[in-house]
Amino acid sequence: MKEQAVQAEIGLIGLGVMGANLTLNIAEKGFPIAVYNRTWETTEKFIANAGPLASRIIACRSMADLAEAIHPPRPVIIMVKAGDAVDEQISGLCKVLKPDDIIIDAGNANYHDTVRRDAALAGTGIAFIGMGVSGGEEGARHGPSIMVGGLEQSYHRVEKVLTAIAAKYKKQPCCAWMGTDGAGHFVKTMHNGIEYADMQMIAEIYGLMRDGLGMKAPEMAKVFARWNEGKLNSYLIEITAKVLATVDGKTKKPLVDVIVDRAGQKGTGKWSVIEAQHLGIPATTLEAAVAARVLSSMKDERSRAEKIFGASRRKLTPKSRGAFLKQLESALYAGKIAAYAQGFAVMEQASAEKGWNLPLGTIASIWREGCIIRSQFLDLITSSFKKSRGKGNLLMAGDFAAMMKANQAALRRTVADAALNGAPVPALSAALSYFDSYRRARGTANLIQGQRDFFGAHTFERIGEPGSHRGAWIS
Ligand code: NBP
Repeated sequence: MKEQAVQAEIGLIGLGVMGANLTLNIAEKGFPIAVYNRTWETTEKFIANAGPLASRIIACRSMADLAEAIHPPRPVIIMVKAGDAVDEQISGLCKVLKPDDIIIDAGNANYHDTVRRDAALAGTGIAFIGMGVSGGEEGARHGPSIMVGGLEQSYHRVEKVLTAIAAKYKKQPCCAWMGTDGAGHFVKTMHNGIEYADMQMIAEIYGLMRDGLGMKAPEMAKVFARWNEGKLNSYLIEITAKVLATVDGKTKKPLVDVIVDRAGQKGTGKWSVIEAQHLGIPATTLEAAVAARVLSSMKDERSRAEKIFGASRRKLTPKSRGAFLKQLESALYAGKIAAYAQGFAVMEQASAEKGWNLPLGTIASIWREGCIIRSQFLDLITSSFKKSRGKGNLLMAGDFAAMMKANQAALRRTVADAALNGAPVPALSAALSYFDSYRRARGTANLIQGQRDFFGAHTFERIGEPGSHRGAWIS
């Protein structure tokens, strides 16, 4: 370790994309920071490129050096690949840290792991925080959205640094305490599930423009840029316009046209829908988005299927293209309402079952800046939750009920147009079906109960008669 005049206020392990940028952010906000990375060359390179901020960064060759470089009680952020690597760092840190120090896992952990790690550290005197960080590389460098889980007093001990580095929405830091143990990582998981749904619905609308209307990427870029000025204003719509407008240096074609249509995933979207299923909350739009990524990865199989069935490429021929694009804009908005209603409903249920008391209004408010799903829409959710205290499905909240009423017809027409055109819109149609099922007082599960009773003697409830009943079914 280099001789340093200052002692660090905080430490960080893992100088990958996120860790390196988070370190620069922390140093820039005036906090001396000690860093350690498994591969020393990465640390050297990082320091060499840190510019004037290097004077606030202490490069350490070992965890012992790291612990020594930080002023006790020491907070240490772990920002490495989620999974076993985190357990390895924790066990290494436990050898060099002392009671009252705090380990902060800021990667995308599965919240079950966070709960396990929190329990394992209880009794050691070392506190544990599981912290969701959203905003990618840019967010980490200039202000992410931060969702903190752990004991509230542990959060308050690192609040100063975290609120300083977090994104700001109208001067309010996008950082808050979510609840104990896994709450922060759970909320981050649901953030990512909603992000999957948002991205998938945008991609479906892009598909209708490209294959249905035959629009070219630069033309679509202009439409998305215009939408970004309106009710759909959001980071994802903004970058969609930029992605569509970018030209490939090699081929001079729109870059999006030379990208293979196979989307990757790292697991958080999948976890969000697994948790929704465990909690018994329908999150069909999120599920459709995850499944769509899986189907996208089956490129060879899809190519073989197209040879057998053909790809329906019937053009959409709206009377007015302008009016049709307005319909798509509203459809996307209605789909977004349904997706967020699902995501927040999952968090409301998790909060009740796990005793987290998740602050749903605060969650919406800290997603207004810094994170990937930041949008004007989240400001509306924040205001709505202020009135309802985050209780009840977003679809039923006054403003959102009115918005859904105003936009649902566009969603319906778009899903119908897509179906007739043979264009897949799994997330948009899941959103529509969710809405139609949710707003129907008499559904069709009476028949399912009849079938269940017929084959399995599961009994059913009778309208107007309490208790469980059996049917005298004909054979
Ligand atoms: P990177 O792949 O850029 O960096 C990974 C870091 O983990 C490197 O410092 C690497 O050290 C270290 N590491 C690995 Br890999 N295995 C290790 C091990 N067994 N022991 C010690 N260190 C190990 O990842 P990243 O994109 O910075 O992501 C870090 C975390 O942040 C992940 O949990 C990710 O899901 C989460 N996250 C990422 C984003 C994003 O947009 N990228 C956004 C939000 C959250 P090395 O230099 O020795 O290989």
